[in-house]
Amino acid sequence: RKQEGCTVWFTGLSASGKSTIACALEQLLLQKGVSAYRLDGDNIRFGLNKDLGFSEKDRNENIRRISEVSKLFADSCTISLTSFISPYRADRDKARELHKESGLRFIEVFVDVPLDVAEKRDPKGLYKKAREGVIKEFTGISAPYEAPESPELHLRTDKNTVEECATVIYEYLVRENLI
Ligand code: GGZ
Repeated sequence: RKQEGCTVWFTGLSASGKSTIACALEQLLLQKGVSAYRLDGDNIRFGLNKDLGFSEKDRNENIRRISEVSKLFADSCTISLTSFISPYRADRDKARELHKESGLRFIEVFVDVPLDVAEKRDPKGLYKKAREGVIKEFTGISAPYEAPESPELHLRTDKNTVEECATVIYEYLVRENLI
C-alpha cells in the first residue's frame, strides 16, 4: 500500500519539546522506511519566512505559509512534521481546514508543559530575556498561547520522556493506517 502522506502539527510553548519530539519521531519513521520531513524554525524562519517577526500579524502569516508548505509535503505522500509554537487557535484551525479541503489528514499534537517548567529549562535564555523585557511579545510571558481544545494527541513532556512521546505518535499513525 502506498503511503498516504499527512501533517503532524506540533504546537506548544517555547522549550516545550516540540522539535526534540519531532526529531525522535522522524528517526522512528525513517528507520521503518517511511518518508518524513521536518519543518521548523531553522529551515523556515531563516529562509522562506525570514521577513517575519513575532507580532500577532507576522505569526499569523508565518503559520499560514507553513500550513501551505506542509500541505504540499503531505500531498507528496510524505509525513510532514511541523514544529512551531502556533499560538493562535484560529491559525491552527485554518491549517486543519486547508488539509481537509485537499483530503489530507492533519494530526494536531499538543506538546504540553507547565510554563514554569519551560521557563526553568530555558535552553536559549529567552524566557529570562522576556522577563527582563529585552524580548517583547514572548509567548507565555507577554504574548498569548491558546491551548488546543481537542487535539488528536496531548503529550506532557514533564511526565514522559522524548522517546515515549515519539512512540505515542508513531503508534497513533499506525492505528490510523497512515503508515
Ligand atoms: C516566542 C520566540 C520569540 C517570541 C524568538 N515569542 O525556543 P525557540 O526560540 O527555539 O523557539 C521559539 C521560536 C518561535 O518561533 P515560531 O515560528 O515557532 O513561533 S510562532 O509559531 O508563534 O510564529 C523561540 C524563538 O523563536 N522566539 N522570539 N517573541 N518565541
